Amino acid sequence: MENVIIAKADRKLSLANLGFAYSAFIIGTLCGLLQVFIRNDALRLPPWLDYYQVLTAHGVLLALVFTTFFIFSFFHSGMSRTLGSFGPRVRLWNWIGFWVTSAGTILATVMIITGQASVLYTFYAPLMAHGLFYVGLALFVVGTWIQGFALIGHYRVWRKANKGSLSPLFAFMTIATIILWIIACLGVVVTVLFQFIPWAFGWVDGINVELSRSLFWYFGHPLVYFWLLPAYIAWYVIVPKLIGGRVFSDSLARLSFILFILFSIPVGFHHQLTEPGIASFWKFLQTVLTFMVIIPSLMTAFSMFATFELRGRELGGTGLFGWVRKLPWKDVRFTSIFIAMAFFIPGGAGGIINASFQLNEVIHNTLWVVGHFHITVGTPVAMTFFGLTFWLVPYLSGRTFTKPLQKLAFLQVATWSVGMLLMSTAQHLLGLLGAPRRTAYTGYNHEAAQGWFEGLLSNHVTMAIGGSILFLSAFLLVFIVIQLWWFAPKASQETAMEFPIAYSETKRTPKVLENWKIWIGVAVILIAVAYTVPLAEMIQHAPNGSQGFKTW
Ligand code: HAS
Repeated sequence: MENVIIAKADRKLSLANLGFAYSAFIIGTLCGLLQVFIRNDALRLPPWLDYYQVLTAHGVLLALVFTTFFIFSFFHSGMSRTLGSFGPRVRLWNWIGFWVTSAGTILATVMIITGQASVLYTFYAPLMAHGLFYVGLALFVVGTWIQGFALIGHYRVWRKANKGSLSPLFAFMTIATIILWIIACLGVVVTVLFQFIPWAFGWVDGINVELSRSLFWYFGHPLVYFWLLPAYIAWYVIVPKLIGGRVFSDSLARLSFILFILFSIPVGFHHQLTEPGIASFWKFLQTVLTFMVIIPSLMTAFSMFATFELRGRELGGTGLFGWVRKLPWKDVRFTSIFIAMAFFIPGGAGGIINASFQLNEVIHNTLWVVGHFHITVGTPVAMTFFGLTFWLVPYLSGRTFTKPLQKLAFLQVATWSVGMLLMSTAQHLLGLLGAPRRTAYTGYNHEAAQGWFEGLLSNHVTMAIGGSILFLSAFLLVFIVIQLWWFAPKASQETAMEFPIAYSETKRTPKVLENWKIWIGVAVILIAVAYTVPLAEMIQHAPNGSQGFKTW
């Protein structure tokens, strides 16, 4: 299949997002390194810098900024590759959205660095940051909406020109993710605009804490699928091409994304199972819906195994597992993503434990949750993005992924895997042994912390070793990105990197899967059923609003 190089103007847009993503990545991982040293009392911060300021920067820059800018870089290049170059208006609005998102990011980051927003990435009230921090968050979301609607516009142009045809799988999945993101962000936009900003600027005296947290988690859980679904797009559409295979089932792939639109939003209370202000029935209902949102991930796991086995057998694999050996393990673009998938087995299993009402009592607000999200967003998502980076940057920069850089990439994948395994395992076990997620003191040599350490794996030293290896791996990755961007040899027509898109048979795919009105309608009904009464009760029986607290 001929290699489709997207328009230079679209490549620039995609590279701009990628550059912002990796700038946030390296600052965020540096903060992570500081954190492990502080936890081990190996580093004392200067008086103007405190632990939770560093942790807020770590969480915001990695979990929100790195992911979002990378995702839009991937969306822009993939939508241009599969639906054709952007028209001038779509490109203009994408750039406007990029600059609004960037402005919001810079504003929020300045507030964090100047010590006016040490409220962590979940910015729970009644901790109160400077009002400009919340303005920055609002701009960040609005900028992503502008880019999202611009991509929807591009998609609508394609559908008008291809009446009656199902859109390419990459485009379908991108639009599904954007729809999920737009609906999910409504929660955080409402609480930031109508609660946090007036409160932080002193226009109102208090804030309804329970309502603000519930609106945050209305957004907070689907946020994880905004991170995960672009990784799933890579798993469904890119990986089969990398192994020389094809999409196992177009219908299954599209249905799994529809199920995420339906079930990933009315589940936020599973982050609030220990909170007194929500009646048990609504927690139970949203826990049941949480178990529904697990289904599309299990479908994805099945689809991946089927894709690998079919291809491995085509290549001559025999016996129960002979097909495994036939997969292209020497291609780091594949191996990095396969390892990412493997991490999602314990990551997802941990999610199921978290969602179990009784077990959540054991793990909530402990270091277990920190371990959980390092092997969900920190590895399956992040390592999939790294695997995409290895070909996306040379594809966009017109350079080659040389053998020496491929070897370095394998070293980066191996170090990230080892570092994350050590750190996340220690965090899970420390959490089970009672280590809280947030503590007033930050050094683990505090006598209260001694009770949590047991054996080799569940202690802060293992966590620190893992975190240090991760930082070295991050540094290596940024070095590889720089090389691929500016210094690797220019590619010729023959050696140009391709944007891998697997063939997906749509002949038997039901067209109703692309009838967005139906699925958005069902999603709205589920959200209304799950949230209307409990949120109305939080407003009706609202206690006096809380004043703001600055604990730093
Ligand atoms: Fe989670 C807390 C429940 C998935 C991220 N989660 C968090 C927080 C974050 C986060 C950031 O119910 C902390 C928020 C905070 O700051 O407080 N989570 C779940 C459930 C799932 C889940 C049920 N989480 C994720 C993903 C994340 C993420 C994905 C980021 C990307 N999570 C919770 C709950 C809490 C929580 C509670 C609150 C805890 C508390 O009390 O605070 C599900 O979506 C998981 C389904 C996934 C699976 C795994 C399928 C496996 C696949 C790979 C197969 C491998 C293959 C290849 C094919 C069931 C798809 C390799 C094969 C080999 C053989 C090697």
